[in-house]
Amino acid sequence: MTNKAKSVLLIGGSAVGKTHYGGQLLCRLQQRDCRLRMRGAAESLAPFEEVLHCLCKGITAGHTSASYQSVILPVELAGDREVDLIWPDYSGEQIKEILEQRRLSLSWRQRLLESDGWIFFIRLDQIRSYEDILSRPTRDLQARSSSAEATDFHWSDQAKFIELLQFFLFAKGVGTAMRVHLPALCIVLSCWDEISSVKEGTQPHELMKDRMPLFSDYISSNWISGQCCVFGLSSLGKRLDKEKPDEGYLARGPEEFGYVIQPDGTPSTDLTLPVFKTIDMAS
Ligand SMILES: Nc1nc2c(ncn2[C@@H]2O[C@H](COP(=O)(O)OP(=O)(O)OP(=O)(O)O)[C@@H](O)[C@H]2O)c(=O)[nH]1
Ligand SMILES: [Mg+2]
Repeated sequence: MTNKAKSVLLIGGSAVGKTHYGGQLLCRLQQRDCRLRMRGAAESLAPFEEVLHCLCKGITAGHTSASYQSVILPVELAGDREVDLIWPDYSGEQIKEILEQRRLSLSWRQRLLESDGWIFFIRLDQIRSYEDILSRPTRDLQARSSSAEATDFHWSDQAKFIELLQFFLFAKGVGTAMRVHLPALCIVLSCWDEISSVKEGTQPHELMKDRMPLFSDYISSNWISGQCCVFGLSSLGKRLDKEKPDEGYLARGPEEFGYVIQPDGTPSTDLTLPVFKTIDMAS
């Protein structure tokens, strides 16, 4: 039996659902029928107190302003493995700053060095993509390339995500001449209930390939296939209001809501699965 501290690095920009997932994850860890379970009490749940409080009232919590906080969660994995999971929460603005300034603080560098598993949150309903040769005739693109619009250039989100991963791998000293084994990578397509036109049974990696082909190709050509996976996640199960309490949440409690879509496309109410899978791949 091992009792090793596992630092899972949660990567995600603003409003991708990090804090609400953290809150729901804590609730689920108390339940017996999840793959990951608490085996003792956490010393402090301070970073998640507000979100837990709001969810019990059936409303959404606000944006995180704190710079970086983490909780140590003593958990056990199905089987006999025991792990101290270090689970963070922070303002997603930090990721934007890292990309814009191309600079890592010492503490971020330390986190990258210590982590063996990365969970990367992407919210597909907020992705910015650009027209290309497949989505728009070249005639139109040529006409626009000579216009003023061409000077107003922004990187697509896909390019930014690739840049971020390359930057993080470099800081961790991991090359890509060989496919990456560690850190294990779990991509989480968050707020799944908000993504338009998704057929039942869709495998999350297919959806990612369809909506983010460049990023998807980057992952599949740089990671060993067994060391990366894609989950869909709806931590809340539905959109919550800031003020008007949700009747279902009040009557049944937040633990009755939320689901994941597993890599093979099957849904599950066990919200601990993406973390379980990440720890498993990283072990
Ligand atoms: N529909 C839906 N909305 C969600 C879900 N998860 C989170 N949200 C909403 O998305 C918004 C952002 O969620 P947060 O958890 O605060 O996002 P964050 O990544 O912590 O954002 P920052 O604190 O700004 O970095 C909130 O309004 C949540 O109510 C979900 O599963 N479904
Ligand atoms: Mg937050």
